Amino acid sequence: MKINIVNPNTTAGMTAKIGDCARQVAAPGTEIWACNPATGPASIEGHYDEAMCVPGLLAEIRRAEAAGADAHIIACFGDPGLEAAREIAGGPVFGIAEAAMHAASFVGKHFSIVTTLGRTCGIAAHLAERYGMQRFCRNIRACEIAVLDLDNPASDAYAAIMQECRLALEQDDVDCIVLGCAGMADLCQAISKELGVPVIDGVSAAVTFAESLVRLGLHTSKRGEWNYPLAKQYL
Ligand code: 2AL
Repeated sequence: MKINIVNPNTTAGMTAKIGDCARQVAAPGTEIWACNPATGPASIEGHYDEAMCVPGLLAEIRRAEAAGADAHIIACFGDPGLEAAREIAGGPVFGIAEAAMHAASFVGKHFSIVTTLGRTCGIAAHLAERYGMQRFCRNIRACEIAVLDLDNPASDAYAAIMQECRLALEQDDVDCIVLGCAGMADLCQAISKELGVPVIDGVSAAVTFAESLVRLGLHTSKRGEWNYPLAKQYL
């Protein structure tokens, strides 16, 4: 099985990290393709960045579809372009926020999201509402570390994320944590071990959901709204 993971920002180092984390949870026989668009924002931290990443992201989905991908994952916590990607893909498409929130709802009664910058909290709140996850999601917290600083040792991202996770457990009455950025994927296991509660990284969750749905033989339904786009000229 071939799973195509698109990091919709243009930072290749982050794409490599996402690919490594995905391969750690992938089943034997699953091939992980990790890619990012050639053009667009270096990181996605707001509505403008989301809008700017979508054409490149969709081009990567189209390219991987033509190459025979069985499923696709959009590895950015705002799930940009998710429904448009479902229109052009035959296989299932997962957003990492959607995958992480659903996984959290299976293993805990309530979760808080710990994300990067405060300016992205509204996007996560909107997604929780859209996915019917409001009754599971108690709070959305920002560690105020920019996406590309997650890999900068000087930012001490791990400590900042841990602090927000601890505050969530103390103050939000939650029993699990959702990490709100693909760039946090490599920290998930260590954070979970230290906190002693389930901590969910959407990249890993989406890989295992993708494997399950492909094994079930499920495709994106072309009967209604997610049918292929109408043939027309795009200038
Ligand atoms: C993200 C993410 O997952 N990738 C990116 O560039 N921005 N999300 C976030 N909340 O900052």
